[in-house]
Amino acid sequence: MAVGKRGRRSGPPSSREAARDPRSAERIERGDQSLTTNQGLPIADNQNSLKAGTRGSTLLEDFILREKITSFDHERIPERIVHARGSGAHGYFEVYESQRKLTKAKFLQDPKTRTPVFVRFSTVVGGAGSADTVRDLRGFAVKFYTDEGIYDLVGNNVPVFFIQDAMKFPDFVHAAKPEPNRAIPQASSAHDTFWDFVSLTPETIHAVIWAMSDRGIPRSYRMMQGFGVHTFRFVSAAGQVQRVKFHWKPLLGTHALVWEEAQLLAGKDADFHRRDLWDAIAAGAFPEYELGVQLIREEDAEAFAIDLLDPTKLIPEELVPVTPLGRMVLNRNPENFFAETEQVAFHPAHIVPGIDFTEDPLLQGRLFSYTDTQLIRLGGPNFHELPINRSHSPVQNLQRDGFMRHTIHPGRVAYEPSGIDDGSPRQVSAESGGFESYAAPVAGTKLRDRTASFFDHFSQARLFWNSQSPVEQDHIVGAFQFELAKLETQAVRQRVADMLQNIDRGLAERVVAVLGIQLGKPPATQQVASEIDVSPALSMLNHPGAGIATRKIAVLVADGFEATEVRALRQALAKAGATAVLIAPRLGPIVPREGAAIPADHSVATVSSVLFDAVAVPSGKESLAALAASPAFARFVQEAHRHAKALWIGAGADALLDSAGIDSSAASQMRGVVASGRSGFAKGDLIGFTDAIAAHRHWARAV
Ligand code: HDE
Repeated sequence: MAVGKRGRRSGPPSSREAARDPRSAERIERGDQSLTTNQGLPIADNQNSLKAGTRGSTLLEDFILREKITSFDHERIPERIVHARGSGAHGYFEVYESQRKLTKAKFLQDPKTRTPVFVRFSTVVGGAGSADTVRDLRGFAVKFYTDEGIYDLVGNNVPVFFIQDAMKFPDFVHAAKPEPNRAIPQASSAHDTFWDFVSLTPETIHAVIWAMSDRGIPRSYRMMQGFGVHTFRFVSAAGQVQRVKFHWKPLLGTHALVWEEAQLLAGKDADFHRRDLWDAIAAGAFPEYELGVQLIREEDAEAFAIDLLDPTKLIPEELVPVTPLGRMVLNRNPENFFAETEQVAFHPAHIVPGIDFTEDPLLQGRLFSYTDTQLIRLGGPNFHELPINRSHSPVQNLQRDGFMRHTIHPGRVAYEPSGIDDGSPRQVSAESGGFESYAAPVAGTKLRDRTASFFDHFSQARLFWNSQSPVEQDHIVGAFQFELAKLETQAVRQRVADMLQNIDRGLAERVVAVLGIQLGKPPATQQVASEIDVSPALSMLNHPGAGIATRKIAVLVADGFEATEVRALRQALAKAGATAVLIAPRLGPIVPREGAAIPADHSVATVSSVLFDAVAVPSGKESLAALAASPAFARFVQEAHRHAKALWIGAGADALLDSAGIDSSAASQMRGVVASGRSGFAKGDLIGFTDAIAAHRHWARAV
C-alpha cells in the first residue's frame, strides 16, 4: 500500500466506492454459464457452421454463424483522430483542504470527499497500435465523477500547445500525421510535412522545443507532469473570479528515457508505458499526482508580458507559484480495454459550477470538437450513457431517442414548460447549484484576426532553452539534429535552422553542425522581453521526486553467482520499494556458488537493458565468466552504461566490462557505478547503489 505525500493511505477502492460505480449494473460476471446468442438462445454447437452435409456448402439459414461473424466484423470503431494510442486507469481525487475561497466546485470543498476519476494517458500522433515510447507529447486526460456531474481536465504533459487558434488544428494534425500518399512515417514528427508546417508557422516553435526536449520521451506515465495548458477561471460562491492554470505533479518525480533507449524500446516492448502503468497498479504501487494551480486575479489578467489567452505561452512558476490543492491516486486497472479506455469520451466542456472557460481561441474551438468527434467515433449522441462516461450524479433532461439510447423515460411529456405533469425536471438557480456562465464582458467587431499580444513566438522558447541544464540542452540539440537530418526537402531544413536562431544563435549553430548547411538570415520576428530570463521549474532535473520506489533493476546471473550478494541486493532494493529481476542465460533454477538455487525471472534472450532502470552484476567467478562470454550480456551492460544508468559491478567483473567496452580500471571511479571490492560488498555499497538509482541517470558518464 502506497503512502501519499500528506501521509494518507492510498488503498484499493472500497466496496462503497465500487457500489457507487454505475458500471456495476453492466458487468457480466464470469461463472458457470451457458453460451447463448445475443437473443439469449442457448447454443448447442460453437464449433461447426450449418452445412448441406459434411462436405457441402454453408447454409444461409445459419443465423448463429451470421450473428457471430457480423458482431466480429463490427468490432472496431474509428480510432481517435489524435491521441489514438492510450492507456487508462481508475482512481480517486481528494482535496487537501477546502478551497471554498477559490471556487464553488463541490469536489474541491471537503477533504473527506473522495471523487472517483478515470485517467487516460496517450501519445498524440501515432495510431492505436503504435509504439508507446516515440517522441511526442503525451495526453493527460482526467475524468472526475463529481457529485455535480462530470468534470474533465483534458490536458497534456507539457504546458503549451503548437497553435494559437482552432482554425489551424486540422492543418497542424495533417502535417504531423503520416504523409497521405505513402502513410509513413508512423507516430513520428521526423518528416517533411511536419517541419514544413513548423517552418512556416512560427507560433509552433515553443511547443516544438518542449517536444524536442526529454519531455517528449517520458520514462513512464507515472513520472510525467500534466498541464491544463489553457487558462481557465475559478469562480467562488462569493462571486470572486480568478484565472487559473492547472498542474499535475507526479510523486515519483519527472523522468525521461534517452533517445536511443526510446527507439530501442519501440521494438523491444512497444507497450512499454502501458505495461508499466498496468504492472504498477496491479502490484499495489499506486501512481500519485498532486494537483496544483497558478492563480491570477481577474483584474491582474493583463499584467504579464504574455497574454493569458495564448495557449503557446506559460506563466513561469517563479512569477506565479503553484498552489497545491489535492492529490490523485490511480488504484485500479480497467477490466476491459474497449469498454473503458477506448470508449471513454473526454471533453473540455464537461465542467462543473465554480470552473469556467476563458476566451482562448484554441479552447473555444475545442469546446466544439470533442462532442463532434464522439458522434462519429462512438456512433451517435448517446455516448454519455456508456458506463465509463456516465455521470455518477443523476442525469435528468428532456433529450430523447437517438442511436443506442439505453435509458427508458416513461410518460407523455418530453418538453418544458409543461402543465400536464409535475413540470420535472426543473431548471436549478445558480444559488442552488445550477451552472451559470461567468459574465465575461465582451465587446468587439466581428473579424478574423488575432490580438497583437499573440505575435511574440520566440521569447518563451528562449526562456525554456535558457532554463535547461547543459545535458538537457545537449539532448535538445540532438533531437533537432535527428529530426532535421531525416528531412528530404533541403529548403525545409534550411527554414527551420534559420528560425532556430530566433531562439538562440548557439542552438542553431550546434544543430546545423551535422546538417551540411550554413545558417542564413533569421526570419523577422516580434519579441517582447519576458519578466525573467531563466525559470528553474522548467528543467526536469529540478523535479527528481523521492527514492526509487517502483524502479526495476536487472540482476544478471549465471551458475556460480554469490548468493549472499544477490540476497542483500534484493533486500535493499525491496526495502526501498524497487524490484530486483533475475536475468540468466536460461529459464529455470540458477545455482549459486553456495546455497540453494534461485529461479531466473527471464532468459536474457527475451529482455534487454532498456526495460530496466539500473543493472547489477553480482560477484561470482564462474557466473561472471559465463556472462563475459555471452554477447547478449555484454550488450546488456554496455547499453545500460551508455544510457547512463546506475550500475552495480561485483568483484572480478573485468572481463565482462572489457567485452562491454567499459574501461574496467576506471569503472569504480565512474559516476553512478558501484563496484564492490575484492573483499566483498559493504552496507555502504548498497546505500550507494540505491542513491545512484534515485539519481535516475549519470550524464557525466554518458557516451
Ligand atoms: Fe485535443 N482532441 N484538440 N487537445 N485532446 C482530441 O477528442 C482538438 C488540444 C487532448 O484520452 C479529440 O475524443 C482540437 C489541446 C487529449 O480520449 C479531438 C484542438 C490539448 C486528448 C480533439 C485540440 C488537447 C485529445 C480526438 C485545438 C491539451 C485525448 C479524440 C482546437 C490541453 C483524450 C477525442 C482521450 C483528443 C480536438 C487541442 C488534449 C479530435 C480541435 C490544446 C489529452 O476532439
